[in-house]
Amino acid sequence: MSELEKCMETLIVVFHRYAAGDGDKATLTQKEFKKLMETELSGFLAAQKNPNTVNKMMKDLDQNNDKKLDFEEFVALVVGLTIACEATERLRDNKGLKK
Ligand SMILES: [Ca+2]
Repeated sequence: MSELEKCMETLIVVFHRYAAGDGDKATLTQKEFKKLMETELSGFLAAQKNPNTVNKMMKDLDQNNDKKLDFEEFVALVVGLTIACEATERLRDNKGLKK
């Protein structure tokens, strides 16, 4: 598999791992989403000042308002964060600063 293909597979595997907590691996409940964020994106969470961040993100991502996140809704988060990371990296590079 190529790097990008591995990346795509990892996204699916991680999503299903956390979504399967309640036996339904097609969607993340609020509790499952919290666990995923605390485990997989702990650095991002630690940088947030608002203790309510996970709840707010869940609300923002839940496009169909069923109080669960399906894969499509979850991937929007990953895409959003990846875009932010890329922009930060580019900014850093433009300033000629080392990582
Ligand atoms: Ca939903």
